[in-house]
Amino acid sequence: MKAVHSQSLVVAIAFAALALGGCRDKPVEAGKTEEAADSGGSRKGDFGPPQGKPVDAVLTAPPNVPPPTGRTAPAKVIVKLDVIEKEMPISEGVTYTFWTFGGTVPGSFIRVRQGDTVEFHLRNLPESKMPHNIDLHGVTGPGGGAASSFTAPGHSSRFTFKALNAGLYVYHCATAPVGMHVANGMYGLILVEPPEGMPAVNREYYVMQGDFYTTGKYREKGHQPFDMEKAIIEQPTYVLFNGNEGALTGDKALKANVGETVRLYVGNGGPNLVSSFHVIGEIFDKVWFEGGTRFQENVQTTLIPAGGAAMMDFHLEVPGSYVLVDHSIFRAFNKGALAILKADGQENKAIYSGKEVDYVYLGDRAASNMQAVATAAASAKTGDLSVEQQIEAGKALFAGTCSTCHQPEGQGMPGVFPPLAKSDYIAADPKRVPSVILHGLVGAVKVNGQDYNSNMPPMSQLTDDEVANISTYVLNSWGNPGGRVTSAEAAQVRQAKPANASEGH
Ligand code: HEC
Ligand SMILES: [Cu+2]
Repeated sequence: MKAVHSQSLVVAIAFAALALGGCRDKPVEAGKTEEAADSGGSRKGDFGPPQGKPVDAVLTAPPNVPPPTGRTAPAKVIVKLDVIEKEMPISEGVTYTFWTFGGTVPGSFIRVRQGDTVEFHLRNLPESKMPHNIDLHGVTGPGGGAASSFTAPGHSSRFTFKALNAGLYVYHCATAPVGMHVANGMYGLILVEPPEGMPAVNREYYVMQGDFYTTGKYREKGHQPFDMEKAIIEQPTYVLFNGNEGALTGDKALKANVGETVRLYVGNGGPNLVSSFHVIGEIFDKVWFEGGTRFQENVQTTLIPAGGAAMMDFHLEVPGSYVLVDHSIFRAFNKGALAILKADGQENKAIYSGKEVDYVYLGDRAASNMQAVATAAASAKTGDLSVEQQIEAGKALFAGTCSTCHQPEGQGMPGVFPPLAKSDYIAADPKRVPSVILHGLVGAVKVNGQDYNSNMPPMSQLTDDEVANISTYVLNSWGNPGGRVTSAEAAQVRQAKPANASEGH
């Protein structure tokens, strides 16, 4: 066994030597082979002083990526990045005070070429309340620029570095408390292209995961402050791509066409979680794992550490919605780590015969937008929430939360899921609806003359608003008796657990 193994190793080395040293006349020894495959890292990354006039870096907001530098010689590149503290949506009807590089989460994408000299200007807007700085993982030098870039509100600072290593690098704020600055969205990506550039593809996108900690529950409406306790115990309220639950869904989904090759530059800002990055329905043809020089092929899920990145290419054969997720899957469906890439083009039934991915994977994100939910929340706040607004919001939520089992028109499935349409069970006591949602239902029930003896899991993760709106929608649909459930009523029902409540399995 051992002999066979070492023999095959010799063959492998000889083959590698042949492949790498094909143009040499002498065969390469094992040690030399290693060296030939070594890009040289920083030792071979200095291509001399910058040539030509300084160039201004093209910075892009996510999900856009600047065009290739197209340069063949080292340049002096000027990067001007502003730190902006601002309130933005983190979910539908939920706002958060983000701290940003360039006004977006993640921050502006920076693209330079290996050997470039980067003159970095960091400006902290006068409106800021905090000092900030920047640590770029692509910088060779203590602190990655952090010490040289400490910038008080209304000030600006400047430092210069030579980008010696090619790769995809995270940058982030490193001002104390570092975790808090990162948790508030202070990270982004800088691509240091290898000298020959990245292989050409049809489309490039910029996606970055981050975990967020709010004092309120997931999707609890209104303005939500940062929760330091949750951050320390690493229990995020949200795990998001590009800083907002709706950043890359509905109208804002990433777009591509069948026949194209798409490249994603994916970073993970953390501060705490590691991402098991996966695209449902695709296989990465190539992954430059850890954002480095080598690629792996035919990958299903790639691990992206906090403070790390990866690049991946895939070719699109069939149209439809591809779902980007963190495959630590509760994060995708219950904390927001879900984005969509919509591919248009001709069906190819020889490759895939099935139907478009639906609410099974998209959940309530299948609704083109959740605006109705936000509108209802806003009205609830001002005290003039109408039944119509509740119905509209409930409809969007029902599609993702209930229709999997009870079917889109509430018709149910014979013998398995009872109907909600014209349900005599509901008509007998409309207040059963919020109770069944919050506590589930087990054991024998008779609905419209049919016996069911199954188990509906409780959905207590829904907020009181969501329960109220779904209930109101069900009560006013498909021949049910009408009526209304308020958020306060839902809160009351949450406290009272009925005898036939489900334990969830
Ligand atoms: C995982 C499948 C599943 C999901 C999702 C689900 N239910 Fe149910 N539901 C059931 C089952 C099964 C029963 C019957 C339980 C039994 O036999 O005791 C049921 C019973 C009910 C009933 C009482 C019987 C009737 O038909 O009137 C109501 C009301 C109800 N569900 C509402 C909802 C609402 C609203 C949602 C979304 C928030 C929802 N359900 C989500 C499986 C589900
Ligand atoms: Cu900061």
